[in-house]
Amino acid sequence: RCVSLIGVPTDIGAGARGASMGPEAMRVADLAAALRSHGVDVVDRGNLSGPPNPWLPPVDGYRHLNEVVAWNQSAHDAVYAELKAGRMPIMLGGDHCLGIGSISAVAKHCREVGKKLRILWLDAHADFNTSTLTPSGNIHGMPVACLCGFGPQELIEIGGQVPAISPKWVRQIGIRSVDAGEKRFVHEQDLEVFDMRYIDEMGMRHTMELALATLDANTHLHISFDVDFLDPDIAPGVGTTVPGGPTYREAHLCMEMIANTGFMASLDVVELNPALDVQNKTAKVAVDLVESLFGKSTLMRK
Ligand code: DIR
Ligand code: MN
Ligand code: MN
Ligand code: MN
Repeated sequence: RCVSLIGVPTDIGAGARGASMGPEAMRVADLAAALRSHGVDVVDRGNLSGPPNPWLPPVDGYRHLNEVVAWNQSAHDAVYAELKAGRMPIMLGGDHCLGIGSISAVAKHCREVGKKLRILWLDAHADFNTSTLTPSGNIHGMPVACLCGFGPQELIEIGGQVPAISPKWVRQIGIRSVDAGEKRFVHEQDLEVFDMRYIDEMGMRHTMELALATLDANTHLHISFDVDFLDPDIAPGVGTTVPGGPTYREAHLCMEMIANTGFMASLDVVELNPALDVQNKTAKVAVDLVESLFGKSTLMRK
């Protein structure tokens, strides 16, 4: 397995500064060495560059739209280049607005090679806001909507086809904070959401069995891992903590079950904010979890 790390050091779509330091925090937590210890061929492509964060209020429901477009165009191009070269991109964010660039590149690649796409969105939030629904104007609350074709033209067309994806391809897991208008839109578009209530009642194992059902050898499985998916007890280093997330073991089981499918073909790790962390503990947990995604297990299993 050949992996390329792509750092995208920006907090342009977020409501707190500091996710721009996420890529370096993952490197300091030794992500590359951890992956190599599992036999993965890792190349670190370094960081992309883009406009600075001007930290301005929203205009017409969007904060920093032009800068968000620029960063996502770069992320798209970098992720697409890796897929084209037959390597697995791991995008190190950066805030979750970058999922627009990353996943629109994945979707374009899937169209070209004739693969089905399944996206697991691991997050405390549904990220399904639009300019009229958003309470904040922060575009990191909008990537799923943009990918489904609901958003500003410059953002939704980055991958060359609008919409880039269908809501039917998405499974959201760990959700526990959805804004009022966003909630109506999630139901209207029939997004498949395994929220924390569902995980509490049914357990992570059953949840993942459903989220991973009907995959086959022709499926490209993309994981978009917003670190605020995790309970803030284990992952305080994120801009928007929400209590009541998956525990350390639940999160590992989630990742281990993804690894067991053998279909993961691209990954985003986003919203890690070392400015809000304690001794880089959240990056270390994120690296542990990525190891599980790449098949780390305590014992060999039948
Ligand atoms: C909130 C925060 N729903 C918003 N969202 C996210 O501003 O749209 N936080 N994604 O990580
Ligand atoms: Mn998110
Ligand atoms: Mn989130
Ligand atoms: Mn929210």
